[in-house]
Amino acid sequence: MAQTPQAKHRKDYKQPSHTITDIELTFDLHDTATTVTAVSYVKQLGNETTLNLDGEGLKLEAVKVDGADWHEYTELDAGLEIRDLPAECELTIVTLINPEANTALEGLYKSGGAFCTQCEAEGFRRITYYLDRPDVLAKYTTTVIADKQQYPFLLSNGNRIEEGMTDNGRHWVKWQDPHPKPSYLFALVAGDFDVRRDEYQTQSGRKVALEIFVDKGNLDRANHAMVSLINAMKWDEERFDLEYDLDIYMVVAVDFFNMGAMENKGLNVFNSKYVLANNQTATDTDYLGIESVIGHEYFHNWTGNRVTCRDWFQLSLKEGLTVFRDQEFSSDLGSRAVNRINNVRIIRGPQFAEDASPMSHPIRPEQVIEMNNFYTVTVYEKGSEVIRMMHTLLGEEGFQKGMKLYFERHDGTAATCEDFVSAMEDASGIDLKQFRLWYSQSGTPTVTVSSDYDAQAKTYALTVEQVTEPTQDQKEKQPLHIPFDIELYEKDGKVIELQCNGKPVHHVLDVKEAKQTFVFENVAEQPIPSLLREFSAPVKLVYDYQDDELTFLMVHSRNEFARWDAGQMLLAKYIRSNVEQVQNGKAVELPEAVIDAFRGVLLSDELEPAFIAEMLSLPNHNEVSGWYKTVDVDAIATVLKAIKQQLADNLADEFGATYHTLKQTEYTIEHAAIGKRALRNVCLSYLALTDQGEALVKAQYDSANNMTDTMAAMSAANSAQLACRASIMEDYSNKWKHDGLVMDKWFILQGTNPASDALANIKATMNHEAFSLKNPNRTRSLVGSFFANNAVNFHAKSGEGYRFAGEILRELNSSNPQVASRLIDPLLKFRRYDEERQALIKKELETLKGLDNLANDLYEKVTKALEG
Ligand code: B3K
Ligand code: ZN
Repeated sequence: MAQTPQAKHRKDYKQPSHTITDIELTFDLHDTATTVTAVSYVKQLGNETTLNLDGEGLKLEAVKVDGADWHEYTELDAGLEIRDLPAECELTIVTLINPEANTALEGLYKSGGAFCTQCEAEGFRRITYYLDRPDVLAKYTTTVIADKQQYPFLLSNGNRIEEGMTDNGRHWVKWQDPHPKPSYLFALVAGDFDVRRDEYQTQSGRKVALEIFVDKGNLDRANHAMVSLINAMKWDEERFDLEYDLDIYMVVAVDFFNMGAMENKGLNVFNSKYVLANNQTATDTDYLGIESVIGHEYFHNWTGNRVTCRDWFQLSLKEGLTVFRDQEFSSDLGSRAVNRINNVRIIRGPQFAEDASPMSHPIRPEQVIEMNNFYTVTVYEKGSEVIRMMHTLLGEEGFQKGMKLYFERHDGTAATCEDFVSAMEDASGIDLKQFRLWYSQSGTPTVTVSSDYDAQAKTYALTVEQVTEPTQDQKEKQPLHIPFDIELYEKDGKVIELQCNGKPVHHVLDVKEAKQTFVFENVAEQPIPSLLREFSAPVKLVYDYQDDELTFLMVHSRNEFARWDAGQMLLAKYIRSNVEQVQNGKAVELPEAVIDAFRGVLLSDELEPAFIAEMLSLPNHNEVSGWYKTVDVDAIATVLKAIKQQLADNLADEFGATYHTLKQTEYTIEHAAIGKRALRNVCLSYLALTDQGEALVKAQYDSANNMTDTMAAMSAANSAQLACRASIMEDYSNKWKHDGLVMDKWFILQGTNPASDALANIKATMNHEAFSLKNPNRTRSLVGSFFANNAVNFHAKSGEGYRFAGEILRELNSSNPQVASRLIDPLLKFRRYDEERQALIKKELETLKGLDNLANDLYEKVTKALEG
């Protein structure tokens, strides 16, 4: 590579030398040569008269100051230096860009037949030279010019204020956004779409036009997104007292998109995966995903857009908070317990894994080479857990007071994480001094608890110790302020009131020291503790539970999450002990009592089906791998498979009965209906392992009237490697080969195929007419799922999985580095495998490192991994 990329550090933040108060943009759109004219009103802020603008891959056509040609400038590697500027001036810059050649999908590019943009984090600099940083907030006026027939819809942020025709059948539309915003929130879309329209009246009476733009012919798949948007707008008024602030809200679904969606002011651009759904094409999980992402982007209008980030190190200010808000939205609308379970699975799986990887970083990173590498589960999901802990400490009322103060202080500005915590602290009077460490300390704390009951004194002591192991980015760790939610039970299930020093105490303990003992009084008998209820902090809990305590909590805990967690701890115990058994050449064993506990859950008529489905779902290979310093890929796979088989064999009758009872004739997406399908399909996944499997799976595939049941059958056939797998897969492909988005489900099954010849099939599947390595969704589905979720085949001792990964990553490094950088993660943890595998993976990383066009995205990860 030409120059070694340099990291930027949080501590080096400096105010900009200039600001831009207003910008008028004109786009003359052509596939390979689009002219961008940017007229900015520039103001000098200090003494510096030189303005350094960011820019990448631009052809500069003209520079003018106050209307006259300006020659005092130099084009740099990644920018433009303009010298001797007056303190205030009108700066005109004309650049030429090639949207069609833009395969990185950052800046202005073509997705299918449409033009669209993606500017976060630093994509605006691929459109024009600009102060491309989030603390420069300007008012945008944007004129878009394009061929009218090919691009009847010309969209940008804000309100449409004028339109007209030019020559040669071209037309133009002018948009004005009254809210000052940073460049990363700019958006432009031009194309031909079908539009789903609706209207929303805000609590103060503002009428908002809602428009969802989808590819022609997809109108019957836009309804759920619209319903979700209206629900989100209403929810944010009710729960957060926040309402929308423009007269129009647009969502555009595009097929080529690097991530889920983007919250551009008034004009969200979405990966079509998070918009398009009907019962024939989308699963229940897809429906819930749409609700959550539509909500997330909408909630950003306040937490992200109205108050934005001062610099990119503060990303969690908007992302952690907005994830917290979208999780609350989904929990208020659906099942709180199921949502919590799924969010906790993400923390315990991918987030803990990231902490243990060479890419470990705090939720507010200290140094960054490529910002796009920091849109991580740590910044997002752990960031949300940190907000959730503040919510736990302050309570809903205190938290909402904090939110009000935060908006009072920072609306219309670019703020920091510190600003947010201060607002929470000032509004509630609760001391968050030590709590702030969650922003700067990386890694997963382990909380080890021991208990001691004194029958004579009737006291119960819980000793809590916290340790955070060093991480690659940070060796020294300090004790954190951990809200530790507990409950104590008597044997008959009665809850024991917590008392210390003669007074009742709250069930959320403030753990602040490395080692701390809490003594509870008036405890009449040896209690059973329920610890870290609701997963009140993102930590690993260690407590030496006996099996009967866990089976007790599975039934008696008053909190559904705690019941599920007890079941998971019980499973974890036997997964661990069986991994050892297998390593010693012994068979996998599951005690009768454990099987009985799960039988009890399955037959319970007091638990919701959706919740039972979660109780019966084993942790996946990745989550279990995270428990070990050195991962025994094959032993873990063997154990997970055998435990599932034993549960299937022992509970076959109960699974069968539940499966048949839960049959529904009509498809609805009511939460209760979703829950029943979830449980029924979990039953099917077990039944697939019994001798009824072939018949049941085939029958469900043939008779399904919705995609959830179709996919459940196909997925069961895939995991259990049933004989009907091939014919089902062929049938599906024949039916859907014209529709990439629907084919993604099929590509994922090919990617996660447990068969030993999976890789050969994946390579062949890359020639499938619906597949293209240019499309991020296709790539992630087929190739990404193989890297991340097919442990046994990806880590095959032959090294063929790693070699394949190397080839793909080298290709994507040139075409789309952001996608490459997401896919590489499983390789970064190479030190966690045996020496042979380590050497094989390392070789691929070294080859990547040697590329002369290695993108910053991969450079940052590869070098960290090799250094580690
Ligand atoms: N803010 C965008 C993510 C941008 C990612 C840039 N690589 C979506 C979201 O979090 O809502
Ligand atoms: Zn977001």
